[in-house]
Amino acid sequence: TVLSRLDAGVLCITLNRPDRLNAFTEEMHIALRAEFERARDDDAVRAVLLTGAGRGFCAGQDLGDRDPRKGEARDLGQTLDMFYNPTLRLMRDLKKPIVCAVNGVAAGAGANVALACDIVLAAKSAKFIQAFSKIGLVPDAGGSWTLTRMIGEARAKALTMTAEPLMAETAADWGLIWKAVDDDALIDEATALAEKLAAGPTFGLGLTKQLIHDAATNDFDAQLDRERDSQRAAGASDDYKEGVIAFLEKRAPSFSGR
Ligand code: LHQ
Repeated sequence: TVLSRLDAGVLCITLNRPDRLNAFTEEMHIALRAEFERARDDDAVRAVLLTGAGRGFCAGQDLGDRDPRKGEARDLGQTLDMFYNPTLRLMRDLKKPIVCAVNGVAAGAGANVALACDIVLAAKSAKFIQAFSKIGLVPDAGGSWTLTRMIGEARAKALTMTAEPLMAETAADWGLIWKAVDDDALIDEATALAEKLAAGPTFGLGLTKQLIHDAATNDFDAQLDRERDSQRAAGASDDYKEGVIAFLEKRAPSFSGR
């Protein structure tokens, strides 16, 4: 249900249930979580690329085994605690960049898993659908937080309450994602970006990610202190040393991520 491959420092994770638009099953949740644990624990992984197999990115929770007529009502809070939230926290806390290539429709929790990645590229034909309200649910997988931070309350409320699809180019215009790219170019462009990041000063990139997260809750004064502490750590890294020497020697740097 989830494929992965480590190549050039990039752990490429592919959601792989194309006949169901990669909707999440329990098996898939467990597999995806294991991939992000690997990304956290394996020093050979310096960046992650997340994408979907087939014509969709992810249609959210698989509703096939949730038929209330079959007595399959469940505590959805427990589903979130057991399956979604640990993975979302791993992604957010991962000290390595996560690139997402949204290759097709991203609906419900599938949309919000994409938006939880650090740099999101989407095929121009892809759409984001906050599908939850169609079935009486509320946004989850971090969406109520992410959408509000990224596009503001007005757009977040309209998207979540209407479940209207948002095309990739509009998502990019609104600042919800980094870029909408031609369908044919998506995977190459996303892979090139992930490989570039993986070959970069990943220790500093991890600190940068954390700084930007912290800015959401800090005031300016507290954030200046956080920048000082992070810059102190970055300034003590091998990558900083290499970056400066390479600059002075007018050559390309060779970063180790340490
Ligand atoms: C699916 C699904 C799907 C099963 C397409 N399940 N089969 C969290 C906690 C716990 C529980 C509940 O939920 C959550 C969070 C959530 O994610 S709630 C939101 C769940 N997702 C949705 O409501 C989206 C449902 N899907 C759709 O609205 C459409 O499929 C979209 C708009 C994504 C794509 O539409 P189309 O491009 O027209 O494709 P399609 O509808 O024909 O789908 C292709 C196949 O995939 C189809 O099966 P079939 O046997 O007819 O080929 C769908 O039934 C199946 N599929 N999503 N979530």
